[in-house]
Amino acid sequence: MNDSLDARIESLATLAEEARKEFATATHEEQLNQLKARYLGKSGSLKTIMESLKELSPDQRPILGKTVNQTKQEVLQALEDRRVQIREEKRRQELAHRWIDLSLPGRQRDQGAIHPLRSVTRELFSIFRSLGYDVAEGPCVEDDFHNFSALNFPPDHPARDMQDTLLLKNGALLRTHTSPVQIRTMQANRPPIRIIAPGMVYRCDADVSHSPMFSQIEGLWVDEKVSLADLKGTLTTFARRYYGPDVPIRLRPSFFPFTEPSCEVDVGCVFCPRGGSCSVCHDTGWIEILGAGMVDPNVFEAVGYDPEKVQGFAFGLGIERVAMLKYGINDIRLLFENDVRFLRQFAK
Ligand code: 2NL
Repeated sequence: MNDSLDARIESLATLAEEARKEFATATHEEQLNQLKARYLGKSGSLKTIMESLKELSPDQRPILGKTVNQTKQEVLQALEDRRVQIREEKRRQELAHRWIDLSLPGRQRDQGAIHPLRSVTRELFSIFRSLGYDVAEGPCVEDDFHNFSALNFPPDHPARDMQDTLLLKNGALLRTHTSPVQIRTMQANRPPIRIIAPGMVYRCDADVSHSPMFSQIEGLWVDEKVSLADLKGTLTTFARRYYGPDVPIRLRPSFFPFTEPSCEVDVGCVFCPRGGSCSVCHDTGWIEILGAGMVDPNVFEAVGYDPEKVQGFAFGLGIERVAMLKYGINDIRLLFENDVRFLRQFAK
């Protein structure tokens, strides 16, 4: 019986040795898998020896059982070691054939740019926010009251004409300025009010300096004691912040239905060539940057404010015009065509 145990232990050692040799000759993982089945599978060599356990005496059984398990672990370990070797070899061969050209230029991604109208708008926001203004917005489709009547436009004013205003069905229209936003803000709130209203506005107009759709910012400050001096101080501060601390500024009398008195603000022309004639300011030396004025008492009445108790000033400027002057753009349509060759020039 002892012979029989020794012989079995001996054959286990031989089996492990054989397995190791065969694993070494395998060159593919599939071959390894077949060998695994042959040695360790359900009808593999180890299983056969294990099954002969019952032929041994009870005291010999655990000895052989333990040796079988050890052998199984050894064979399994040898198999997995070889598997790692085969994979490494395969990878080495792949890398030897496939190589990366490090000198190949990378794929270029197009860099987006902030649109010039947006960057001007942001700069204006930042100046007016620092002066205590909130940003207010409202609808583009408006009614006659908010766009005209509340702003003291007389019933026969030419701006109400179809030739100037884009009319929709049922008396609706596309706002021709962002003033209706301020009207709505005044209707919904009590003074003090300090807002800027940015947005697209629409007019029946198209040439190199007019687009049927353009953007505006209007500002409004209403309180119990707001004067023309506040208007002048605010707009002077704005012009100096935007155009530089030394820019000359002048206020010219003007007219708008919704302000009284009204004025236009000019800054000294920064384009005038030395000695030559200037196509931007037409040799006046001044460029108009915005319109403004003290809110007309009729406007306050229309929104339910008492014009004896509150005063205010308002102003409006066209963002395209500011952007064209800032970047030297000579055709307003360039701002709306979205030609990337044009827009790319504003990438920072
Ligand atoms: C211009 C001139 C201006 C206003 C807009 C305004 C709004 C309210 C009441 C009174 Cl709710 N006024 N807005 C005032 C003066 C001028 O715009 O040339 N814009 C491009």
